[in-house]
Amino acid sequence: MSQLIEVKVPDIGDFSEVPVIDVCVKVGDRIEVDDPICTLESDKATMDVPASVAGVVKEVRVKVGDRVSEGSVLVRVEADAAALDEPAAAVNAAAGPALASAAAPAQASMPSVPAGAGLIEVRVPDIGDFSDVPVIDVFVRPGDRVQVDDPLVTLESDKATMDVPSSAAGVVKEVRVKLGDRVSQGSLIVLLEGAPAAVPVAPASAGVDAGRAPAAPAVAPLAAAAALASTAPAEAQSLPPVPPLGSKVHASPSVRAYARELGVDLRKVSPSGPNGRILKADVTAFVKGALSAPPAAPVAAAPALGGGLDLLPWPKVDFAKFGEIEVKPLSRIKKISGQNLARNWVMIPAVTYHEDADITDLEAFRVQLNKENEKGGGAKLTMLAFLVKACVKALQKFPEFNASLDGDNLVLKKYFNIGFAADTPNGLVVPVIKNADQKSVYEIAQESGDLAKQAREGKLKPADMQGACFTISSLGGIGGTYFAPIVNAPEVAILGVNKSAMKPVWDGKQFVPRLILPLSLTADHRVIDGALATRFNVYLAQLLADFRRVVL
Ligand code: CAO
Repeated sequence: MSQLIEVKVPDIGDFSEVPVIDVCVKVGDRIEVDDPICTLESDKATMDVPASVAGVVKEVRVKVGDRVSEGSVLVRVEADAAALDEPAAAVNAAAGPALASAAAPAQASMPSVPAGAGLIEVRVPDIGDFSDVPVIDVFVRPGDRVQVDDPLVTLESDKATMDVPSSAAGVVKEVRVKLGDRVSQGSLIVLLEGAPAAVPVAPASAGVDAGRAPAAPAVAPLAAAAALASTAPAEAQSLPPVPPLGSKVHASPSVRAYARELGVDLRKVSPSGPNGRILKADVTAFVKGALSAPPAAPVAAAPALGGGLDLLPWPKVDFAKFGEIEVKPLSRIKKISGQNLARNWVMIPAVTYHEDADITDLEAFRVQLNKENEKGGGAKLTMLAFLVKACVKALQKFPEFNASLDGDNLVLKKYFNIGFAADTPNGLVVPVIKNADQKSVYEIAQESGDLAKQAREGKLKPADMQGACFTISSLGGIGGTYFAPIVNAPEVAILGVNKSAMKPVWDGKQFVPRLILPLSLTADHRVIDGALATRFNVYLAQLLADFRRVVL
């Protein structure tokens, strides 16, 4: 059963007759909920209109240059029953497009405010129905000079991604938000020093103004921020000089999100859109160029996007020639995690080191504690919780494992946030237990259980999946002996764990049955040599063999 659904321009605040500057779909395209349909640009804001339903585009009702207002039909989509069953689609279909995309007219209702002593406060403008929206990108730091409309931060709710542009020109004196903070309309973002620039108000008829920064909703690649996704883009490690942070880059939120997924620094991309605007095709061309470029001279840190791998094109095979097939689109999480995994696989010279830990006594202890707890109704202790605690102790002893590469520097972290891979119906995600060093095994068991449940229900927030220093990938509940997990950049190591099994172990006189846990530690060889990795593994195995050592 299928159903034709019209995707319309949502509530876009005070704007009407807004020019369409990009149409992102064509008839026959398969779209998912939140895929951008088109980009609109008024004299105050650029906004992507996302799809409120998944399906196949049957008709495109707009073209570049058309002017649209709230309620204008953009496309007609044949939504299949499965798409309508998806929770997001169901919500959007029921609530109408306005819910799928709240417009954020920049500066329309939140101009800059002088804050005394020549300081100007720039606050979050009207962002529609959204509040408590996480900050996922901060583009400026103290000392940066910004112009009117330069993007300051990106906010990402579960329905939309929007850039907040500066409503004044000046020098950034203070940045009042950081990654993961939650903001609402009116929240203070930065304090600027400088005369408030007059906010130019061009009549709508003035048409497209390239000097406007995006400030509206777009696609929400939220769920996937998740899966082994890097919180620091690959650009952090790139070498060529780039314009300073805060330089003006004209791109719609969806193009920014696309660039973030690929780890592309938009400041390096040549724009081909009207008035210097970067289009999605420009980002794709940049990636293709980077991949087909001749290998660069050896460098200290790998440049973004694989350093010009001269790879053969992906084989195109008509599989239907050989038998019946079914084409199934990858889930959003899989698409994004796939890109991250591919980058990490290609860019990190990783080696996996195996070790066996004798957990006979630890498992007996865990079982005993769980029996005692059954009466008291306390949280069930999992092997994962003990592993987290033991890993923290090992990270404290070997700080190079609790680090990230930043060019020629190693950033050593003094906090201990442990990510763990969680298998969900939509793909792999990595929730993070923050400050695990300050938590008991009980607390870690409770928290990892809660996070794993939220992961399976698709309810994790971006902040739940950010800030990990080290990741554990436990397949112990499933089986296996050993495997080679992929390092979750910008971390430098990941621990894989399989199912423990009773094995005969020689004690010097005889073979005795011991419960053995297989460990597989993958480490970035640029940071961690084999000797260090093996010392880490041996120490971790000692901790697990005699857990009393964790408190020493
Ligand atoms: N050895 C033997 N048994 C184990 C074990 C191990 N290493 N780890 C867990 N188990 C047992 C548990 O004790 C539990 O048994 P009971 O039900 O009898 O108590 C059972 O296996 C199921 O455990 P679980 O895996 O559901 O729970 P967990 O807390 O150990 O793990 C989580 C939680 C989120 C890590 C897990 O559910 C998961 O998603 N794992 C998959 C991760 C993954 O896909 N990694 C691959 C990433 S690609 O690199």
